[in-house]
Amino acid sequence: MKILTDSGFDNSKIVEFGNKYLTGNGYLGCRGTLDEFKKTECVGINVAGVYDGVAGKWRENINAFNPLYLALFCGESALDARGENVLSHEVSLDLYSGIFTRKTVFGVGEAEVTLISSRFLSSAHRTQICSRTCISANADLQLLLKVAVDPDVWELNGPHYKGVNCECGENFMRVSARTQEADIPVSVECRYSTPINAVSSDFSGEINLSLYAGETFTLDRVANVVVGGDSPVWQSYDEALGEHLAAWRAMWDKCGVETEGDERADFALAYSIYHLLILAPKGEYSIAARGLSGQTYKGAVFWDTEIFMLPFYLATLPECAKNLVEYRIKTLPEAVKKAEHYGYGGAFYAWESQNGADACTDFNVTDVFTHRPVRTYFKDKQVHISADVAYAVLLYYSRTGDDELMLGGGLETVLMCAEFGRTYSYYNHIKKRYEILDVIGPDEYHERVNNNAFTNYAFYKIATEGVACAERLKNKFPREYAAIIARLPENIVENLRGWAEKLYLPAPNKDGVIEQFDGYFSLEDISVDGVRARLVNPREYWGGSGGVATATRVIKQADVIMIFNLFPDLFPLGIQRANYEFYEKYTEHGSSLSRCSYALTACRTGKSAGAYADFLSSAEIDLNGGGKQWAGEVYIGGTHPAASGGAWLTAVTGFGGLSFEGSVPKVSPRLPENIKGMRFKAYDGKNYRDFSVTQGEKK
Ligand code: IFM
Repeated sequence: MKILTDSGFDNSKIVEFGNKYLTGNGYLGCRGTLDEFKKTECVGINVAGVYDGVAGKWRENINAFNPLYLALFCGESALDARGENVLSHEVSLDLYSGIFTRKTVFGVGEAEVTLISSRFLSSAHRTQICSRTCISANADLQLLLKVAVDPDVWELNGPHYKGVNCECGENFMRVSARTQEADIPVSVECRYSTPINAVSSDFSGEINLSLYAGETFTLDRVANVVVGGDSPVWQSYDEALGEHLAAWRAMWDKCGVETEGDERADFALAYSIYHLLILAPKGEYSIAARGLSGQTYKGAVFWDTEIFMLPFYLATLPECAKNLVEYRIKTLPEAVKKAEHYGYGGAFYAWESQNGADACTDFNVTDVFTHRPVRTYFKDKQVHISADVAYAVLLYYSRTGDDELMLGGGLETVLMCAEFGRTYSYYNHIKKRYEILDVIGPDEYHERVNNNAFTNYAFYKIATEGVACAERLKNKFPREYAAIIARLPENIVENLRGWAEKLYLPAPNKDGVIEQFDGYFSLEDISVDGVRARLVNPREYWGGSGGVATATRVIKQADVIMIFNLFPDLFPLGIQRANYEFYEKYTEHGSSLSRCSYALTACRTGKSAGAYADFLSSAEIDLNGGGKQWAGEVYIGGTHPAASGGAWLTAVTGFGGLSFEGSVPKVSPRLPENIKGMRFKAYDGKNYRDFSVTQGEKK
């Protein structure tokens, strides 16, 4: 049993707990807020992959109407967790079943009223949200319960609905509307186990409750959030619970990692896995950078998914990994259009993908001093996204050998991503090499740099591996291969082969350090704290044209280090260590992707203490309300699934030392001191294999 709990109510933690106690089923997310909360408390029923834009504002994923609203009254007094009549309050989240429960005891005169409310988002039926509320008292009392499908939705860039319509019957309430932009129908219906009296003035339903001392009143609510062509599934609460629990058991059976000797690490890892499970996609859509915790980052999909989350799903829930890869294959046409728009060939994937369209704006940050938008170049210049996508397709293929996926768009995706890199690069006639100029690497504080090492190596690897993969498929499936190649730019494979041979790959210097980009070593040598001390406003943006870090060596997140994490065999461990030691001290870890990236390199290079500390800070980020909340004036809070994925990667591939040669697994454990042993399963492309490692030995 693994249960997260917090006792007592703290008003200042409402937003943090919304993230910490998030529940989800891969399609819907429900923030960890309380029954009586409304949009002012950031209640959110977040829907994956459905976007809406309102003129002049950012397009973002939608929040649906909240079917879980419930408020309790005794006479004039509201029995509300924020009130003064609270005797005790506790929230809990069962990590093994995804069930959130709140228990609040209220004092009403001499009497005590206990409200226990549990909920889950069905893992068996993606539209379903279920809740059971139990109310009891130690004296006879007359109570009033107000329930609603709350039509007043929390939105960052709304309003996203038009024609909101509320209907109510004796046992149900339904709110329906259409999204503003794409005119998608959204309807949320909740059915109640006890008849309600509709009150039209505030769209709520009332239940008058004569509660006798010692008795428990139970209200079950089963709701469906129906978007577009979704079909609702109506069941009793108990039936729904049974199917939900079976689905969670099946997931944990494949995904669980047991560690021995360190309860804190064990719990934090389970919590990270929990977050990945509530995001496991139930269709060909992908996972947003803030998961299903809200509309931050516009609900868009970044490289976070391919690089930090995909490995987890590939090793545990391969059908979800396939969904993620297919999402990118499906959105290839948008990436081709984006490349064309900028005058390049191949496929340039969206930096912030909303079903393939790039949600990243030209002005993604607002200056805290002038309140003016700042021109950022993430969308135009973070070209490594295409290499990341190709890397993910190749990784999926090497593990699963899924020829069908490769012939059905996978190969095309890889080659077109590489082709984009090729056409984006310049041939330097003096140095007789191709260079990739004017880019942003993973470290976003240094924009528009030349020859970012990560970008160059990543394109080199996906081009060479893409070409090798094309050759294999040509031999195995000559007819299908010929049809694919006929659709692609002429001589694409030959061109890529020649290009990769001449692509500039920055070599380590005499100290073994690879320069992050041309001229990086000449930047001001100052510590992270030194740069932080120069901040005038704590929310100031560190990068861009005038940021405090821009002219310095201080970087936002792991950059060169990512070369080793993706391609661990490219450089000897001595070089990896030298780069870790050099760059770690300049890294602000301003992105939640950073700590786990360092942890991974730390594991390989024997820096056990650093690996363990960075593992914990990744795994606990949403337990501790960590992560940056602001980029300039833009709110970026929410959950951090890439850090959860990175924590799993660190535990299983770092500490456990699991690696694959194609689909052949091996383990070379590097357990930190206080983790005595670890057991996990991993999918090798055909079967699940059991692994068990202990300090100093492998099995
Ligand atoms: O993808 C990341 C990026 O690397 C740093 N800024 C936040 C993005 C979303 O997590």
